[in-house]
Amino acid sequence: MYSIKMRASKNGKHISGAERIVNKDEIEETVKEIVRRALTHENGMPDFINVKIEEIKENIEYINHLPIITIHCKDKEEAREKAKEILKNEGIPDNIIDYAFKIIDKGGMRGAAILNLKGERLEPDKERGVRVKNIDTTKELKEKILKEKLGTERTVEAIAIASKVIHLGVVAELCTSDNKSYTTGYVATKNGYFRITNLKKEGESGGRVFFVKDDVNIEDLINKLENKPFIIK
Ligand code: PML
Repeated sequence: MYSIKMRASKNGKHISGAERIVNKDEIEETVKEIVRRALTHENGMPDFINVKIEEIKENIEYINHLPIITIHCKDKEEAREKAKEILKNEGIPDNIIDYAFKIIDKGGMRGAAILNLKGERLEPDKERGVRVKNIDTTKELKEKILKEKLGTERTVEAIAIASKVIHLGVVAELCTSDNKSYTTGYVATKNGYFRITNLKKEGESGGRVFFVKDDVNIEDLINKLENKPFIIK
């Protein structure tokens, strides 16, 4: 299998990214699809597109996706209350949840911030964050999500990230989209991928925070988040 990664930027500012794990005979078609995506992204026309194709030599782990539950909220206040409730049920203190919302609302990070339950930020590069890489979903899962209207194209990519991080022992993930117009975000825990509508307002920035236990082996976790290949089924 081969990993294909794309990132697009303008004046050094990140616009979009995508990643797939495919068979050799799917490489060409996939490259075309993700380059098209870079060229048509609502965040703007890139002046730089990087596509990297690599053979995966490590064993790929296949895991089940988290159950997808959509919670409809009438506005941002209600949405954030719901998100807090789910995070609090996982033992995450109020002040740490507020701090996580501040981080995602500020935006501008390409990857995720990692917070322990004391509120310490553990990602080595605070500007960039940690990017979860070497993941994809099966065609069957993608089709199921879209056909059964369990979510959108964005859900397909996000469920891969969320399922991998929770599988690796992250307590919970909080996410809003860096697409200005995409207002549905999510909280992921061992109990599911909770899509929450109106988690931010249109035009606002987004981001990701992973909550981890205080005794986490952070080097090992980051290494696996970035490098261990997973296909989500
Ligand atoms: C959803 O399932 O609709 C929420 C997806 C959030 C995607 C975040 C992103 O843009 O990567």
